[in-house]
Amino acid sequence: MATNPHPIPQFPAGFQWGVSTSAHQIEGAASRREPSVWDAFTDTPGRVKDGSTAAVACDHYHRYAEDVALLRELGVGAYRFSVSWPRVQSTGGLDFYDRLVDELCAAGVRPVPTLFHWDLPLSLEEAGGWLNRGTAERFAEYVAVVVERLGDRVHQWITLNEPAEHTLLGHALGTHAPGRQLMFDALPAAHHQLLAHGLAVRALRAAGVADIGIANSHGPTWPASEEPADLEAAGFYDLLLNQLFADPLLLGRYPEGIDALMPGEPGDIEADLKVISEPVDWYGINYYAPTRVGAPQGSEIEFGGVTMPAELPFSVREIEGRPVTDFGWPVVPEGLTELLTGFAERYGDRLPPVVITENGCSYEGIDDQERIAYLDGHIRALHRAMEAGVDVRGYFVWSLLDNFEWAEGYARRFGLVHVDFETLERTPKASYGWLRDVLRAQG
Ligand code: GBH
Repeated sequence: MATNPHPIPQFPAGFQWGVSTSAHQIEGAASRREPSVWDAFTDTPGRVKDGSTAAVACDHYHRYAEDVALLRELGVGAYRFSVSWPRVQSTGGLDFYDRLVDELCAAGVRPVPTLFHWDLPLSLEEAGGWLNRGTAERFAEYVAVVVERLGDRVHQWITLNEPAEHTLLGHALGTHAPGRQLMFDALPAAHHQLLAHGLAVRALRAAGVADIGIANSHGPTWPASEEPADLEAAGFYDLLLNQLFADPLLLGRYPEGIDALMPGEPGDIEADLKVISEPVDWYGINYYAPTRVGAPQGSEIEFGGVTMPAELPFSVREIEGRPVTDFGWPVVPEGLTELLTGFAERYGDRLPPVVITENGCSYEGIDDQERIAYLDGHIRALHRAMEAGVDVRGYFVWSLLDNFEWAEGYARRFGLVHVDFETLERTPKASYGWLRDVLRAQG
């Protein structure tokens, strides 16, 4: 896969360029916070492929100044990180984010915190976690505490990261923490996360915040064939990954057939949807790849690091004829154009400006030409969607650093900066220098 020799087209002035990370994946300093569901999960043998934990990770908690210097050198305008709820619960936990935000502001990098990126405090999990409606209320209380402390310097906020993946992997299939295997009984966890999002929007508004978004995981669903059984299965997958998480926010309703699976009486759901559809200022999308989906094949399948049980009403298939990343995910830049134009079509003027809150790939090595080709292709695909009329305001690369890649442990490297997990030494990769040059050319 060769990188396009032509320069990347010019993006509008004010377009937000950034990189993303999350607390549990980089911070370490596990003894300086309450335990989270991910600590319990990684302590259970067999859950994380290389048996590793995030107790130290990139040790960003102690090395944040070095990492902010890397951001400044890279020339990004914004940094998306996440606030660890279990850290905020422990004495002095907010002091860390206070220091980080100060450091970012001094470096001229805009802080864009995500308030929940999968690391639920274990104490809340023990009270039912996201299956318990009360967790949504606890979340809004925590959000109020965080914005009270950081709101004088932080103006742009993200409520949740990928409730879709947290529901699917964490609660339906159990390959991520908290490791529940509830299949379709996991849907209340989706509802309560969405409710938590809406309540958080209200808490942030009450604190005077005017720049709020969410980071939802989306991708086009490609049917395996035009056969009715494949089309039906693909339609259902699309509903679960895309519509289930975008419709309630943007249209104030669940897709048909799903509302019946949600907790509570229909009247309660209606009232919750009013909260969930509180207007956001922009809609964040994490994009990695499209998914090929067909009718169920009656057997378990391994896909993209996940085992899909046989009883699902669909099966995920391979996308052929494409380069794949180390993770096995296909590289399909035009899927991003297709996703964005499809969103603009489906949601029309209900769709606020869009920000790509994550896009990236896992490859080994410091001379990471494949990552350059991936990013180059996706940035051009994004520009094409904008030319087609989609209002996109920002693009964040996942990720600044190689980090703890959840159930894969340290085996997958998504960073622009290489991390040696023995010495914790940071080494900028070729893609880091490439992105710095792209950003300079953008002005
Ligand atoms: C994100 O999740 C997370 O927010 C982040 O924490 C994580 O580190 C990062 O991505 C990298 O994994 O059909 O085989 O092409 C991404 C969730 C689930 C997106 C699988 C891509 C497609 C796999 N992903 N999906 S495949």
